[in-house]
Amino acid sequence: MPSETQVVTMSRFLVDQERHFPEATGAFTNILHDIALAAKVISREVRKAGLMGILGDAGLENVHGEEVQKLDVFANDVLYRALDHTGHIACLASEESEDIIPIPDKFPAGDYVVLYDPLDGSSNIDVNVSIGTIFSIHRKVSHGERGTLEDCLQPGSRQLAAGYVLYGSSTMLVYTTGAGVHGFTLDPSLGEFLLSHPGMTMPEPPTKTYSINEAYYHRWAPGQQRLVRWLKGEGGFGSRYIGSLVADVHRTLLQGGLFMYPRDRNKPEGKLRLLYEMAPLAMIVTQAGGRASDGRHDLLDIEPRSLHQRTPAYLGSREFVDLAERYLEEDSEI
Ligand code: AHM
Ligand code: MG
Repeated sequence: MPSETQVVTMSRFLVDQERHFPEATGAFTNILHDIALAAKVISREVRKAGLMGILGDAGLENVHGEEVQKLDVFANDVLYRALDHTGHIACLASEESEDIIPIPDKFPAGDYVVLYDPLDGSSNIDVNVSIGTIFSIHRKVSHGERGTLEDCLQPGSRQLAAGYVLYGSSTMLVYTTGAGVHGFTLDPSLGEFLLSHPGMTMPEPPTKTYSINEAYYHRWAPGQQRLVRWLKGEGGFGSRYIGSLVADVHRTLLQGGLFMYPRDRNKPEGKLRLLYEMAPLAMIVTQAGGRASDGRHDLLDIEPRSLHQRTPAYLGSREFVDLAERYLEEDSEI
């Protein structure tokens, strides 16, 4: 680990990490570099969005029938362009695109698959609340030259790496390759991500905070309702909910607690997407010593059936996720 006075850029850190794997080709490190570059470009636009008058709807709907805002379109494009031509990628998948995104024939294809939510929490853009990018990297498992749907539908436990970028009061990139969780803060004057949070682990004992949109209380099943009543009553928990996934999970990672987005009567599968959101965030939280569950099973073990599959989500300090599962045992179905 660097001493307090050492400045370590993300590029330097990635190269140092790669040295631990003599068989590494550098492809994987390059992908993380490319994602970091895309994050800087997106961050730059997010920072000046209010000034440039580019807020507002682009007049399009995404595959979920939701309004797509200009920054979502921009971020989606930036990530695609950062990754499509490098020769490292078999195929891509984005929360903003219905199907997998093939690599154009004019470019060589590679061995890795990247899935991403280019700009999560877009409804928060207009009110200047933190938003984020989430990414997940798998190795290609199909045998053809180019990636297929099969390569994208892998359980979270098979991710090679996962990360997020938080465009908050500062821009941070947090990632794991399965060897701890490391956080970098963008120095805007240098245009570099600097290692600010090496070896992130969730605090023990965790802060007793729960995070959920409680407005849906009356749509929840009885076990879910009892859980929240216990947390804020006997459990003595406080409550924090930003309503922007990356920001809520980042706080939970740093302080501990329990983030929940349950199923309810109107959303029988919950809201959050397994592949673009919960699997990568679950890998990070698990690597940091926490847990992520769909309320019954470890989220990382879920075998995806479709690209845009949703999942109920319980994520945070291990003991709190275990507690949630015990309460939810009484809820068979809603
Ligand atoms: P989005 O896909 O429209 O950006 O919505 C995703 C966001 C998450 O960031 C957040 O966790 C969740 O929606 C909040 O949902 P709700 O408003 O139902 O609490
Ligand atoms: Mg999203």
